[in-house]
Amino acid sequence: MTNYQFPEKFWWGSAASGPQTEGRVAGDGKGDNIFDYWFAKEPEKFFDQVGPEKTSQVYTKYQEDVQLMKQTGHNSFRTSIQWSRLIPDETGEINQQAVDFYNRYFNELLENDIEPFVNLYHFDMPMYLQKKGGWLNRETVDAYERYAKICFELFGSKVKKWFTHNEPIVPVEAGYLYRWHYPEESDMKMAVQVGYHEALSSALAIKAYHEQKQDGQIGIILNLTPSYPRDEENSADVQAAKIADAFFNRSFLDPAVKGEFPQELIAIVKELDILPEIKDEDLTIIKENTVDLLGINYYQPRRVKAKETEKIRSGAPMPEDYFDNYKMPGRKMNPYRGWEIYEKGIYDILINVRDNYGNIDCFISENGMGVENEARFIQSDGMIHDDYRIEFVQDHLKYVHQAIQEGANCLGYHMWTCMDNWSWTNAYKNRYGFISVNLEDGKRTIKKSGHWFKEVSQQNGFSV
Ligand code: BGP
Repeated sequence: MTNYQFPEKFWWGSAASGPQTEGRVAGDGKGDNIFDYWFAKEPEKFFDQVGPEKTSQVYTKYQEDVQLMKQTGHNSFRTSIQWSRLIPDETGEINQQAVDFYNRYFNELLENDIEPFVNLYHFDMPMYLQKKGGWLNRETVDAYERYAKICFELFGSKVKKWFTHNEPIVPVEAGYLYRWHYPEESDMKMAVQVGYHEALSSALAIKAYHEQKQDGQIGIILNLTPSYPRDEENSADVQAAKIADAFFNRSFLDPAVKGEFPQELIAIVKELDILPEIKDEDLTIIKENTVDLLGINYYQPRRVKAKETEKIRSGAPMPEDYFDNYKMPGRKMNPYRGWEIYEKGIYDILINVRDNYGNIDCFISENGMGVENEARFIQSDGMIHDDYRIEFVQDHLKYVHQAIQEGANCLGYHMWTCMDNWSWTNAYKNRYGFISVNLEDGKRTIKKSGHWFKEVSQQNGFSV
């Protein structure tokens, strides 16, 4: 038997987001964001036509949910403030009901010894800003800076861990390259501008937080997908993996932690003549306002090979002009989500952060496994026996443990997610939670993994 013991005060918990959990209640004063708008317009784009208003209704059930968090061993929990709830329309006025809700929610967590980690932006652009271009428009950066300042002023006395963005590459990829999310564009020039504005907005929020002399930490949450070349010995494959890494990881990791964009990416953007619009002081702001803390979301690796066909430049440029994705034979898959499961990736990321990013304070801010039709695993005790999830978490935690042993500065592990929640266009297709949610009546039931996680948290580790 090996004992995997974690450092004292390790953060055990889970992550969720406002738009995926809160739901909407008539008269709550929330404005539309891009998902509310898109669902109303094209519900057929969402699995089973389930929209964002039908989420797990944390807005009204948060007290019950905080008790469930306790019962599943949480000492910390991340959610996000919905910008479109706090500042619902273009007048910029603050919705007092939103202020009251977030105060009640955060207080409830604190009273139950669960530290709230709060993120400001989780893909949920308010519609009044999207109508003017969203992240394409510099005005959105200004509006976000104001929103961030308001959040720190309102909730800074109780929230001591802040995050400027969750996975800022996703709005770039999903909204402006691959058409997975609204506004379903595919245009690299737009993608570059969107990403640039997000990175700048993050630095501006960090600047504001520090200027307010708040006494917590502020960071960013990035989904890091380590890029592995098909063949380590093949220099063209290695080079292709390096470019993919620059596009999808270092594009945000470098400015967030080092205050500068990767040279490889700058060279490509210059060559394509799609540099974003930059104001004089911007790069100094990015340089001087880096994160205190890094959240790492890890789900899957990226496997890459050198391009097998010549770059075709007749079409619009895409990241895939520089590499081909590689399907490694024999890879282990989560068939429901279509993502490869590669546990060692989490270790490789932590070691990379240790060696190349100053071993900054970091934690695993998301990791998890979405599975379809979990009802088939209900046993006579009425509980979902999700042994596969326990195995998944355990196998990843072993590598987190190893990285910590080797000096990585990883302070916690948050699972995606606490209770089954709404997964964007996949809606409730795949379930991720420690706690199941019955969509008919909202009933919550702790899964086997939730009980297991409580023991891990209590023992600050596990033995296998
Ligand atoms: C991350 C997001 C989450 C969550 C999770 C699971 O990328 O931060 O919001 O949704 O992935 O992915 P999905 O919901 O697409 O299955």
